Amino acid sequence: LLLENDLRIALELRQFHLAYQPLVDLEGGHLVGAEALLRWDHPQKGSIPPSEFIPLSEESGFILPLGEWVLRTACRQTKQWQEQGYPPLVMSVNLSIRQFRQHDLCERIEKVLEETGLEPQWLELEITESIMADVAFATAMLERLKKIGVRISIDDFGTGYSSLYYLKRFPIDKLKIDRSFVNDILTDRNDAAIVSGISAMARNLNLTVTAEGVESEGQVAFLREQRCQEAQGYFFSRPVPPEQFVSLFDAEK
Ligand code: G
Ligand code: G
Ligand code: MN
Ligand code: NA
Repeated sequence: LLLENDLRIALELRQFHLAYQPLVDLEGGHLVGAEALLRWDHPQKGSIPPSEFIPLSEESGFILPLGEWVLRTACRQTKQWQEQGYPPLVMSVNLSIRQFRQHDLCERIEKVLEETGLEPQWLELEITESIMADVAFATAMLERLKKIGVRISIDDFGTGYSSLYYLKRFPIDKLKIDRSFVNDILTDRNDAAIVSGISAMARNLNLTVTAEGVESEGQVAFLREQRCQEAQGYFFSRPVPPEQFVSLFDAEK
């Protein structure tokens, strides 16, 4: 049984790490971004997946300090790669709804950017459709975030609140098509239609679109045909520790 106190101790003992998964531009085939994903290496229990500790973190409110640690660590890493001379990439960080609802979220983000020296255009916040439940609050918060200069993406697009209303109302930059739609694009005509439809819609709305969960060459070819801009998934790389991520930069040279 996991308790909130275990999470606090884990953070103090530096048992959390970030893994980074590349986002690839499908036309040119080059690295354009990374998604930061939390990992917990427990000395006795081994690796504990986010599905086991993110829900508890959200219920207990621990996601606030934990999420801020993720943000700071990811921004610092991005800046460090820039300083090492690697081509700049956009770092995506998952933002829980609890974080999104903090009234001082913008101040916290600005502080992290200032501390780490990362320019805002290199930070992308991944939010889910669940934030749309409160349209007035979400609109105001997204506009404040855009003023800072960070990017906003909708994660797991298509699985949530699913109102197209916000696509034209909200200042968002990117849709990330949930991997449940991408899995069977080669065999399921409905999934293929959904993915090509979202890609076309995103293009016409001037939004970037990323297909998640891309695992095969065939899926890549299909997505290219649909002029889907970006992809992410095991085909390119699993989420990896930073030491391993730099070899993806090096492979490009
Ligand atoms: O990396 P993995 O596929 O195991 O992630 C499982 C889930 O945990 C995903 O839905 C992902 O968005 C979530 N997750 C991973 N890292 C973070 C994080 O830093 N913050 C939040 N809020 N969720 C995360
Ligand atoms: O909900 P979110 O999109 O943040 O979740 C990202 C999760 O998806 C990560 O936990 C990551 O490990 C997982 N993931 C990334 N690429 C693939 C893939 O190609 N296949 C599968 N099954 N999962 C993936
Ligand atoms: Mn995500
Ligand atoms: Na997703």
